[in-house]
Amino acid sequence: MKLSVVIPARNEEGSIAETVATVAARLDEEGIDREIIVVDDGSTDATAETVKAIAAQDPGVIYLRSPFRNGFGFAVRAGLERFSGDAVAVMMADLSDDPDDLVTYYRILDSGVDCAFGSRFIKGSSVEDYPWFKLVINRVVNFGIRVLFAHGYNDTTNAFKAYRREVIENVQPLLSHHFNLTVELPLKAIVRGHSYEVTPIRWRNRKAGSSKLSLQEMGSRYLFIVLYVFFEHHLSRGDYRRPDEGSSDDIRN
Ligand SMILES: Nc1nc2c(ncn2[C@@H]2O[C@H](COP(=O)(O)OP(=O)(O)O)[C@@H](O)[C@H]2O)c(=O)[nH]1
Ligand SMILES: [Mg+2]
Repeated sequence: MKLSVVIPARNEEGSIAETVATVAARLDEEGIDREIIVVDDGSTDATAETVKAIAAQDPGVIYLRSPFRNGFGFAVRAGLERFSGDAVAVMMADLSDDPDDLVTYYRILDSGVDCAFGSRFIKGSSVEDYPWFKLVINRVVNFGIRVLFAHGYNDTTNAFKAYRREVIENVQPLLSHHFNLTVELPLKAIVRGHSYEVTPIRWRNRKAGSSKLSLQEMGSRYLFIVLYVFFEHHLSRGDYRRPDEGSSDDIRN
């Protein structure tokens, strides 16, 4: 099974080289067939040159300039349209996510589960240096999502997750332009009938560069996509569920 890793990166010159190097080294060590796609859109620092230089040395690393408008969601979607693996992981460029956890994700997917979801808030996980205000908002939002969907998973909002290729096909069309894509993917995967396994992961705050997530700009967009998936789940009579599950499309008249 080949794994693609999609890394959106905007102005990450301080960490992108190390991110790509550590991910590549860890996957190669495990003998995992891999491709790393760094998706840039409008970086004004040395991110593009840095990644192009790495890609010139390593055919398993791809520099992708997003063909869409700028934004986190569009950048990830550009990577999801381009990847060639049997599975894909979305990972951050700021060294917050741990390559060891990527290997764990790979093993989960390889065992036949559709999605591998990490949690930073269960036994065995670790979180370093999370800004306290963001952490409070994070816990409240994840609690709300958990109440709405009753899925028992407490870290829906974290982008670092992995999916088998069929899942990415079944969650189309994707609607989110921004960071709200991080909840659209797992929630749609779940309500459309895909299996998932939750595993503890490590997360640490970035040491270089600056955070691009503005809670103020994202609040209503998160609410929009959460409610969208919630209503799809409860009102669409299973029309969007994975095809082999026997949806109402099978009914002929
Ligand atoms: N291509 C691209 N990547 C982005 C954009 N916004 C954020 N990112 C990347 O998405 C990841 C998460 O962003 P980050 O600022 O660390 O968010 P935070 O950890 O929630 O504060 C990082 O790898 C960023 O470089 C964007 O507009 N375009
Ligand atoms: Mg970050």
